Amino acid sequence: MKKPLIGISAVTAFNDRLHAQRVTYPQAVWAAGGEAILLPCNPDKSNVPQLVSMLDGLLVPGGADVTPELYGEEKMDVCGSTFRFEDEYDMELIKEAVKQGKPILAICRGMQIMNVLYGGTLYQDIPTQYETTQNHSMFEDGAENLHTVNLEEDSHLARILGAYKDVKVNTSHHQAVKDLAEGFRLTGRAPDGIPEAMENRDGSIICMQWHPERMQDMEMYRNLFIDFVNRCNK
Ligand SMILES: [Mn+2]
Repeated sequence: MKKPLIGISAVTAFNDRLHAQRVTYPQAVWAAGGEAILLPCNPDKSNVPQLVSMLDGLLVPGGADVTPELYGEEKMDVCGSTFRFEDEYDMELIKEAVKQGKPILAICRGMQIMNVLYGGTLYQDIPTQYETTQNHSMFEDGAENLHTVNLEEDSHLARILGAYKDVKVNTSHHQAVKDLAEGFRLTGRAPDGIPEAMENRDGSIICMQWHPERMQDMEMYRNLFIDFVNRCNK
């Protein structure tokens, strides 16, 4: 049987000489019965429709900060490195996947770029712009680097995970959704109020601020990828 092909967009590194992504994304897709293909950021976006037509689904993964000019703000000193052509490539992939009716799973920066694409804004740096005692930007995974998220009970994400209260998540982000984009529902927040999940009405776009692909020891996060790959299989 043909396996659903999931496109995963790359991040650039080494002054744009390397386009790559963490192996945990394809690993989670493979484990869920899908096939994965990495999409290098082509500055020429004219071929994106053909590229997306070859995919069954799109995974928009983690990466660099989103260019603040794209949501109408000047870049603050506390904002990290940004790569505008990478942002624009991701946005083009998303727009085309939506147009062609392909399911999208957006993780971390993926949720942020989704929000910006559809008119939302971001906190450029949580510690600077948001009153909280929670450290959201713990890079290493581990039992101590978790917080909880409360999901909307009737959200697609809660249904897929089979849980909504005090859901365990890892946390390696210093930016987050500020004003929510139109057409989306905020479906999860950390205890300090930071937005951690959003989705569109029919659930064809599921976004989360944490990294479920790095928590595949938990059944609910394996189920998340199985659900995504299955929805791409049509
Ligand atoms: Mn967090």
